[in-house]
Amino acid sequence: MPHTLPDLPYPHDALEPIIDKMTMEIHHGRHHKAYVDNLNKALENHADLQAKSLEELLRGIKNVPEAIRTAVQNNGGGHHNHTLFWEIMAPPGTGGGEPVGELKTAIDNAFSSFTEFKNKVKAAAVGRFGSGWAWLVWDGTALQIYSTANQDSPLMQGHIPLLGIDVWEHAYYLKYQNRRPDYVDAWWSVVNWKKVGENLTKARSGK
Ligand code: MN3
Repeated sequence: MPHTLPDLPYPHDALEPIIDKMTMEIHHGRHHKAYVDNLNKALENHADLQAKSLEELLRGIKNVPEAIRTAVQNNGGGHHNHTLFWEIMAPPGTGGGEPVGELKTAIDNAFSSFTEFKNKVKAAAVGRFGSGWAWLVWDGTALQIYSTANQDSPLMQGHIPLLGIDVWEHAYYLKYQNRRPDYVDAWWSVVNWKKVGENLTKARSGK
């Protein structure tokens, strides 16, 4: 089965005014689509790799033949990262606010407070030079915050991404231009804490 572009879980304009409609149209319909198309192209003559799930491919990136490894890393990572990104956002009002329950407890324990947590994520997002992602991950025993370059996925180092903020300029340039810190501050109004909480529960259960 070739990899396919998932539909957005909401209309393109649903994240307005935090993320504008045109950015979402281009980001999902062109950028994400290109990662999916190029991943399928890279796997064209590799039936054994076509049979693997996207997660398996990225976790086992070191075992992917060298000739296509970079293509799978970039485009498979891009596919997985963006699929997560759409899911962990929600329209302002539904999204935003503060985490609750198990996720709130885990964040407070790991980072001392929600404010400190947000500061650390912002530092990771703003500190990433060039293109990449800021992450909240489950590393198998604890929560961690860090950034990766390009489309590198935390799965490639055995971690499970729970929340990721796309800090490629294509994610924010039309509305925020060079003001990445403003984009990150605004982004908290569309984060889907319910989904991030589900991701933590699932990661901890080891599934
Ligand atoms: Mn992107």
